[in-house]
Amino acid sequence: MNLIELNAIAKKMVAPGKGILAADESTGTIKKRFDKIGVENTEDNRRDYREMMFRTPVMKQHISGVILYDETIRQKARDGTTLVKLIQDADSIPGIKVDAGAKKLAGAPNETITEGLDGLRERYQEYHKLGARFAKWRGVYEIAEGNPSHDAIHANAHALARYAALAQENGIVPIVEPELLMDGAHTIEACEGVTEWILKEVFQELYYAGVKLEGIILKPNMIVPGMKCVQQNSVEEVAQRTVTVLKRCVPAAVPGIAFLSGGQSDLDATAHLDAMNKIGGLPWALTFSYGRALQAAPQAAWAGKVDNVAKAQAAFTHRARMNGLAALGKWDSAAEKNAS
Ligand code: 5MM
Repeated sequence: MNLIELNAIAKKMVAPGKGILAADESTGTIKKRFDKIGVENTEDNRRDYREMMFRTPVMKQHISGVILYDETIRQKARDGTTLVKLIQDADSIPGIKVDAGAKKLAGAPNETITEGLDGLRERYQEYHKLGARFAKWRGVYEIAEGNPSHDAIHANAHALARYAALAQENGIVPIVEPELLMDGAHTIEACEGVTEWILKEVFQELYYAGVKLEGIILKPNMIVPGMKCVQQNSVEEVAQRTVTVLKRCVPAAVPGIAFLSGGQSDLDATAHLDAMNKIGGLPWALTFSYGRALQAAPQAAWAGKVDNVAKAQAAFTHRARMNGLAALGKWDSAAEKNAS
């Protein structure tokens, strides 16, 4: 393992004013997104849609890396250029989702364990040849009826650690993504308590697995109430609680934290990130690794039509710029209104 190289990649992923585009939707997930905009889920449509984003000039200014799905890392643009090259030409880093998804965890009703460790060393070697310099693995947890259990928290932390150790062994920076879902009616206090527990376990397992923290990026949920909770909290409270939990759990050796949006509105995801960066004095860079909060607007504008490409690129540009500002703590609602 070359920790100096891993650290350089990780730092580039969280460079000031830049963040990560999570475009790693599996075929089933992108189908759900395409269904909403009336687009057929074909290989060509998936390619056209992603090519449209990767060719947007804003990539160079605000997108430090793109998380790809196995199909996408092998795809070519219409003119035959690989999509990986389009990303590299934008001075952005190609990354790859390597987990095989969350499956039922035996003995733990309604809980999941993320699978995909078998053969992962060989897959990393192939993905590295294809241009990937970072990877992503997502553990999923939900607050409901006594869950999450210690078993689910521990099993997912252990899998995340084994995934991360193998990534570093192969010259790839692991994005470690433990996601406590926003589904449900739980309070912000419940989210705070459970997230703290999850992160403590994750960092304990990373330590046992010999993962070097200078060569990882953490991708956590923010501390927010469940979507169905009657009491919704202010932007400042979400920011304050999220930073508090992170300070309790994430060692300063970690170069950066790139949040998932998790079903927040585009505006909330931007405002929360901005408010955290306005707090300042933090030991790690805080930025975005958004899927929905970067793509919902361009998807709606595109709707699968060639004539809408410019409109969709403008929508993507706007969200990337707004989140780029939020990563610096320089966003405000006036900037939000100045879509150009
Ligand atoms: C892009 O969505 C990823 C999930 O894909 P699958 O469900 O198909 O595996 C997801 O892991 C994503 O990278 C993160 O959750 C961030 O996305 P959001 O939409 O939460 O910002």
